[in-house]
Amino acid sequence: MFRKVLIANRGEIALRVIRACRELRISTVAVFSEADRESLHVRLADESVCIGPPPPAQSYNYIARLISAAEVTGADAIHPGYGFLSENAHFAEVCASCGFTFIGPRAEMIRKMGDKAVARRTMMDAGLPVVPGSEGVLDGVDQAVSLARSIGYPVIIKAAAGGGGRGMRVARDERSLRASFGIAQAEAGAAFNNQSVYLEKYIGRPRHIEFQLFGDTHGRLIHLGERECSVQRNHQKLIEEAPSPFLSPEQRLEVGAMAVRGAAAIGYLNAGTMEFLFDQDGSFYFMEMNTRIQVEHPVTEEVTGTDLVKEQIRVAAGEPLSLAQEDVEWRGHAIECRINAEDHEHDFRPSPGKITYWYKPGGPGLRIDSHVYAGYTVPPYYDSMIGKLIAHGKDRPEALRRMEIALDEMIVEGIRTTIPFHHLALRDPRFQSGDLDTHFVETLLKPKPEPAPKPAPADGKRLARAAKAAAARAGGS
Ligand code: MV4
Repeated sequence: MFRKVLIANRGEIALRVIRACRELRISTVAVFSEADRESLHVRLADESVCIGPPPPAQSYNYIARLISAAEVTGADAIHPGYGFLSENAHFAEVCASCGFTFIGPRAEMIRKMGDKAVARRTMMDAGLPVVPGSEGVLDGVDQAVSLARSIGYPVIIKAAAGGGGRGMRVARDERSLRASFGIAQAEAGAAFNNQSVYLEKYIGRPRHIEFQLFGDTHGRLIHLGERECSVQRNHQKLIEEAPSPFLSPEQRLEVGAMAVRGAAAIGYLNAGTMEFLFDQDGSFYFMEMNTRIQVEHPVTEEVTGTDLVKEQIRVAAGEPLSLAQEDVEWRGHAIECRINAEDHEHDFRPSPGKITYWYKPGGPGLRIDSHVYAGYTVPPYYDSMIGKLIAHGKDRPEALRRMEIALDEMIVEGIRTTIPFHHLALRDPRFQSGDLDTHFVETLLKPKPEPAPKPAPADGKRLARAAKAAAARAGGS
């Protein structure tokens, strides 16, 4: 087992990794930018190293500085968390060549799944269902048009180097496909330095359901069930739950086995997530694979009783996974609400600043993963997530009720947060019944159409009736 792990990240995930290391009696090194001096991960780690000014390019994404920090502190492994360099194959290679174990999959697996067209092709070859579309990247607009003719419109053009919803364009007919194609290539080139695009049939109002996978170096590869992630906005998830209210136990085993088969095709190691789109009629399709621990991993931990971050560390150190597929059991239901420093009434604009008061809820079945405290200033440079509330219960109604109570109890002053948004979402009848799709947030927040203005009363009788109705409204219930 490792003696010392450097955490190449900040925020709640840095704390999460520190806690896992402490359980395993591994000492920890925090790295921080000048904007994060007061962050809890710096205080809770055994050692800390400042790696540069606030912009990520000069700190958390600066590979040479991270490697230097690992060298001077004598770390033997590096945990990348999520975001930043977590899915950067080059970083994984540099770690290995400098003698540090990268806590994650091998560089070639990150690279393969990072090219979404290659990932699609690989999973198609492994027998997973993929949305009808191109075999690989497209040669030109004419190929796209002839393909679209055979599969039918609407279609979606995606950047091979994109993922997570970045670099996508929908075309509803040939004219818009011809117009979009060049733009999509140019955008992909500008954003990812890679013009390659591929094409798929467009699925309207899908559900986003992802499976947690885990592989070790002893040939064991398992799944830990799914997470429902349809409640998202601009590809940022806001609420996640496990299990999905949409899947039957039989479907869970079927899709889980598929996900394992796909991951086995690339000899997958460590934690990974396979994302599927589910159609309204229950058909499902492989979308992409994320080669990192994800923000929403706690809902899986709560329902399976596992510690995925400890497993990541153990497996990276060459130890076998602590459970086999037949040991995985699902208990109850878990929901996660992301608390972001954002104002949902103004298009979720960021609301950084000083937290003047902070009260954390508690009680049975409640977990809070957060790095903030009263007096902490949320810096404007990074992701706006300040914490995650995770409620677990014997079933979905109990988990939901526990979450509602926690959101009610929680007090954050000084900044705007997504707590009021979560109240709104959880009270929605569609959420309550589990009737979710990727358009949920949009339709939840869309201003209700104004009722048609009432015609002006034309006579005294009508006036009297209106006055009576108004009085009844004012007095009633
Ligand atoms: C799609 C799609 C419809 N049809 N692909 C967005 C994230 C990326 N992983 C895949 N995404 C989508 N791919 C086809 N063929 C719709 C989306 C999509 C979406 C997917 C999951 C969650 C939210 C989404 C929001 C908009 C679009």
